[in-house]
Amino acid sequence: MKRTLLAAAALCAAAWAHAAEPVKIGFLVKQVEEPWFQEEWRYAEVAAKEKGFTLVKIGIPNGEKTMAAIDNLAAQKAQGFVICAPDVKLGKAIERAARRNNLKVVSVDDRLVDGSGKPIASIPHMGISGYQIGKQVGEGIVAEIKARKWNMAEVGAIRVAYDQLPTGKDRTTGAIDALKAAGFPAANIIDAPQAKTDTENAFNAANIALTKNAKFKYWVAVGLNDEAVLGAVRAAEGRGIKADNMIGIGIGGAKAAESELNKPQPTGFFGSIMISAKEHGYQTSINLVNWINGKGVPPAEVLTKGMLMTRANQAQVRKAMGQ
Ligand code: FCA
Repeated sequence: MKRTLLAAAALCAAAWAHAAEPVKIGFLVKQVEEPWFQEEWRYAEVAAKEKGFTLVKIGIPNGEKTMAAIDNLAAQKAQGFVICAPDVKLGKAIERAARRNNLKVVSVDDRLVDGSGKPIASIPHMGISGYQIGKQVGEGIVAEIKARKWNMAEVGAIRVAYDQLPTGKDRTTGAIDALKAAGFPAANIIDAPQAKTDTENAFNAANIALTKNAKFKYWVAVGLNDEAVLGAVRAAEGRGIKADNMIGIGIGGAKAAESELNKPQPTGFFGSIMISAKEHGYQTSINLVNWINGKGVPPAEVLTKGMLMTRANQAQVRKAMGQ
């Protein structure tokens, strides 16, 4: 009798301890050096403090580090993770590793795909509405071309391209479609494929495009993020093409764009479509924690919006985006 009671008490204590165990989640990002991801982490920390869960931030620059990070989270008794993977084709491997370790997984920014390139529907996702935001880039450039009264025949457009990432392709396709819809000559559009989505690789890609097309008087540049467009702007500057002859509009609006738009003298970086690091960092974490706590599976796919931010309207845009 006594033994049964003791055993029951022990069981109860174990159950209680389990229920009281604080939730721990990982937030895994592909490029820790990029301000956008630092912002996502910052907002995830805000959520952790507010809701009382533990956040483990891990950089995952490649597939090997990604798999190690997932095992590491399991060893730390985390219950799930948010991920922006270094390669979306790791999707199935990530899903398997999560299942094996009994971890819930949601993706952010870059949607994970299976072997045939199809999005993995069972992994809830929050990303940006890439094509739409790309169109805002193109429309912003067209408005500025018109304001400057440039003749489109004399303008070259650099598309800094990273087409192996679906959201990257969607974004730059949206931008180019908007240029074409406004009558921009298709022959003046030059693809500049970058090897990695950072400023250095965009710089190298844009440099080649500029060298091969010296005939244009003016230039515009689009890319999947601020770093891509900054690379093109720096490459143009290296050839004497400055603010008066260049219109680059990025995507992101985090520190990189902010410091560029606040330089005393304008540069060719005309603006950025600001997107919501807050929603991507804060809300994905909370959705995951709620899921862990049995409060419902996160929405299958949420696509967030952006706003054009320039030197002229920075304060209003930040306020409107709640950042
Ligand atoms: C992708 C890009 C990042 C950022 C994010 C929202 O992951 O590589 O720069 O734009 O989407």
